[in-house]
Amino acid sequence: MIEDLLRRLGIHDGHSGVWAGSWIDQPGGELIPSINPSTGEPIASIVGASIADYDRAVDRSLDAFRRWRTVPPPHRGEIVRLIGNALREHKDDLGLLVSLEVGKVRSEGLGEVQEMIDMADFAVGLSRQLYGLTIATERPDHRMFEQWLPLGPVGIITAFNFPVAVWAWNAMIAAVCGNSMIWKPSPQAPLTSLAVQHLVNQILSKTEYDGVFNLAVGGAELGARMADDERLPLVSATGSVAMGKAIAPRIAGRLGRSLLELGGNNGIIVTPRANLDLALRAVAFAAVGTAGQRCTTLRRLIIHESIAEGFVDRLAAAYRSFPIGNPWDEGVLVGPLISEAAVAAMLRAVEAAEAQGGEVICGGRRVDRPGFFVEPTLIRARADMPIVRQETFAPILYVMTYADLDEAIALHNSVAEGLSSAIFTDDLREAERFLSAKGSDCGIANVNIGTSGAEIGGAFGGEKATGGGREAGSDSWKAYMRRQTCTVNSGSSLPLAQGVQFPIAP
Ligand code: UN1
Repeated sequence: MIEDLLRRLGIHDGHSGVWAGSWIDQPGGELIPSINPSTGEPIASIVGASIADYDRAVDRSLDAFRRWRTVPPPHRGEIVRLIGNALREHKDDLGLLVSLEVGKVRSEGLGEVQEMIDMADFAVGLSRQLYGLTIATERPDHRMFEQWLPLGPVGIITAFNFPVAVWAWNAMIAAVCGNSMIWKPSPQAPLTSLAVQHLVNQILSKTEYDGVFNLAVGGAELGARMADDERLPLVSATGSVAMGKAIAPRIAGRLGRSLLELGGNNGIIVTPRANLDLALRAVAFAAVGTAGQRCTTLRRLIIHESIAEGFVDRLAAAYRSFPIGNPWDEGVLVGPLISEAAVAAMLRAVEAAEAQGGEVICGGRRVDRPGFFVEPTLIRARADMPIVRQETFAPILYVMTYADLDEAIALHNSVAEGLSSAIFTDDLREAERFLSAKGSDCGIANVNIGTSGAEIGGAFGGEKATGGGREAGSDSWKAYMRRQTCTVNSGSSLPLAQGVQFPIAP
C-alpha cells in the first residue's frame, strides 16, 4: 500500500528504498531516514544534500532568478496556477503521505494539502496585484511612485508539523514576486517534500524556468549555511524559538533579511458570558488537534473561576473519549507525536508540572502500542509554575482560573511568545477589550474561534519570541520584494526638494 502510494506520487525509486533528497543527480549528503511515527518503523531513506550540493543548488537558483525576474508577474502566476492544479489532482495521495510521514489524521492531512492549493490560488490572484503607491510630489512636472521588484533566491526553512503547507505560504508568494528559492524541509518529513518537489519539477522542466524551485534536504548544519549565505537576501524560517535565536543573529550579521515564524504559547480566555458549548468544541480542537503539534496549538486555558469546574469536567469527559490510533483510519482524532524524543519531552513536562504543584486531571501517559502515541492531557496549573511558560510540542493543556478580566489578559500576555490568542464571550465589551491596545499582545487574536486553524487570507505570524514575521495572505508578499521609490522629472528645470537652492552657471 505504501509502495503504491509512493509510486503514484512518482517518488518510488523502484528497488533500493533510497531516494535522492534534492534535484541533484548524485547527492552526497547523509542518509536521512523517513520514519512512520505510527509504527516507529522506517518507510525509506533519503540521501540528503551535502553543503557542496546545496551550493550548486543555490548557483542554479541564481541562474534561474536572472530569467524569472524579467517574466511579467501574471505569467509567473500562470506557472503557479499549474502547480495548484497538480496539487488538486494529487490531493488525496499527498494528504495520505502527510498522514503517513508526520502522523496527521486523514482530514488534517487533506487540510494541509488544501492549504497549499489555497495559497496557489491566492498567489495567482496576487500576481496581478503587486501594487505600488503613487505619491504626491512637491515638485512641478515630477512624478513619484513606489514599485516592488524581485529580491533574489529566497531560503525557505520549514518544520515537520506543516511539512508542505508552510512551504506553499512562502513558495507560492515568492514565485509570483519573481524570486527563485531553495527549500530546506524538516529532516523529519523528507518524503513529503520530495513528493511536492517532484510535482513542481514535472511542471517546471517543461519550461525555461527550471531551477526556480529547489530542494535541499538536510539538518541544522544546512540551516546554518543558509543563514550565512550572502546569496540569499531573505531567509524565511519556521520552527522553534531556539532555532530562530540560533539563525537570526547570523542572518542579521550579514545584514540579510529574516522572516521568522517561531513557537507559540497560545491561550484562550473563557468568560462567564461565553457560549460554553462553542468554547468546549474550540478548546478541544485547538488543544488536541494535530496531537498538540501546531505552533497555534492551545496550551493555556484561562477560565473564569465561577464556571471552571463544570467546564473542566465536560472537557475531561471529551478528552477521555477521543479515538487515538492510526491516523489513516477513519474516525481517529488523535495520531502519534513525531518521534520518540517528542514523547520523552511530553512525559518530562508532565513530570515537571506535577513536581511544581500541578494536578493531572486526565491523560499524562504514553499509550501502550507501537509508535509514538500519548494521551491528550489536562493539567490544573497555577500561573507561577515555570512549566506553564514553556512550549511543549505535545497535547498538554494547562488550566488556570481568573477572577477579573484585566487579570486574565495580563496572565495571558505573560509568556515569551505572542502568536495566537482567543477569547470566548458573547459580551461585546469583553471582546473589544481583548482586541484593544490593552488586550492580547499576539499576532492573531480571535473572538469565539480557537487559536489554531487560521485561513490563508490573513497575514500569519506573531510578536515577541514568535519572531515578528508575517506569512501567507494580506500584504505579506511585501517581505518577498524590494521596494523602490522612484521620482521622474518630465520638466526642463531641476527644482530641489525642501526648497534648497544650488545655482550653477551652465
Ligand atoms: C504552524 O503550526 O506552524 O493556523 C502553522 C493554523 C495553521 C497553520 C499552523 N493554518 O493552525
